[in-house]
Amino acid sequence: MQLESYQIADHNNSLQESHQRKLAYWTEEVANAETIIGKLIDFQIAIPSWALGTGGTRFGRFAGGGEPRSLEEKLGDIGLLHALNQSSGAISLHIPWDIPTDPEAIKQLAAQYGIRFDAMNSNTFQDQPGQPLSYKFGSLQHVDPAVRQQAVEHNIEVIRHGLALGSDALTVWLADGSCFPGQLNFRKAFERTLDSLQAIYKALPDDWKMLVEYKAYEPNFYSTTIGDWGSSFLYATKLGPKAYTLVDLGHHLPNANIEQIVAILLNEKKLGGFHFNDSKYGDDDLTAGSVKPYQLFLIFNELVDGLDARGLNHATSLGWMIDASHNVKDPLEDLLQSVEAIQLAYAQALLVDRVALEEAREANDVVRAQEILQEAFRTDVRPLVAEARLRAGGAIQPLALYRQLNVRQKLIGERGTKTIATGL
Ligand SMILES: [Mn+2]
Repeated sequence: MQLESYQIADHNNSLQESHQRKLAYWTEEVANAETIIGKLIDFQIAIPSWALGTGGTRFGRFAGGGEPRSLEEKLGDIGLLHALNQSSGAISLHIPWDIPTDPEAIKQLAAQYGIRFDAMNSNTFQDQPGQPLSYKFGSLQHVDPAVRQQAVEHNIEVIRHGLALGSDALTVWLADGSCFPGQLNFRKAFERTLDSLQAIYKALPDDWKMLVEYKAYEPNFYSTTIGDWGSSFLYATKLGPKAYTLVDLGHHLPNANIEQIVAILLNEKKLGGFHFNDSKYGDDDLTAGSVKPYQLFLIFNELVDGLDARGLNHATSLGWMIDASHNVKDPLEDLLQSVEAIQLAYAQALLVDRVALEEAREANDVVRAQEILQEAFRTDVRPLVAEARLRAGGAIQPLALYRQLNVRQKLIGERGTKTIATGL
């Protein structure tokens, strides 16, 4: 299904009066409101192709119906999101789940929805039908050079698919590691992984980035070969200037200070991209901002500070992507919530009085420094985010309109109740 522009216009008209009332405070009281709105309009968050179907846990999966059955339908779903919020104008594809059979046609379809192709994701964490060698004991780290070669070739194939679509980044996330003490020679696993990554890096086009994602544990539960930002930073540094670290918010040990990690990586010019989600315990892949919105704000505070310090463009310098999985929610509703939470945290970070914050720090005024951050975090920036959407042609309240139009029911009508999207 496709949204008609009159549907969005009707919705916006019905909310216009109350929206303008809430916005008035900003236009009258806040000096940089226009700048913030402009930055929000530019800021796009890529949607992963695997987040459009219902996510499962290792205990089961409860499909919600109307899931996209093909890459074309996945693009259609992101087209719906983008029409509603005008902030989801990119898709991150996963190979082999989403191999485009006709790249030109797929590119054209994406362009119709205003969607570009963000980072491509390879998959050597599961075996595919017909695959000669198994990744049971790792891929790029495997003791058998033939398995490593197979995994390297897969990554190069992913680059080729990305080139055909106009992508310019490859994200490598490895499940490689070990489940039991003694299983793995850590040093050799690290070196073998580096060799394999170097082979992939050699095939990377000059204007591409390689994003090395780390994860503390799972599916391997004793060690992960790229287990933390330090390991990823080491690989990215050894590989060269096109390699960067990718931070997935759920891939840390509990209570890790992610904002500090982000600040250092950005300063070292090695932060390449983000996977947003939220968690209470582990890699829960919950809706961004649903559990720890203050952490999300603190991360954005460092991002804005670090990007500005280096004179970088907020919207284009890093890869911004959601990486979440939805077991009990309608995936599209969940994605609307995640995008909104990310925009709110970003807008709040833009509000921080950085001059005053630095003065407080220089004066060791701990209380004042905390007050400055919390002042921004406790400000209701929803009217600003809504105004950015409105000006970009989106809906003032995307989720409300999604429900009002019965989008999910219509998708079920088109696609059926038993459809299952490719993915985990
Ligand atoms: Mn991720």
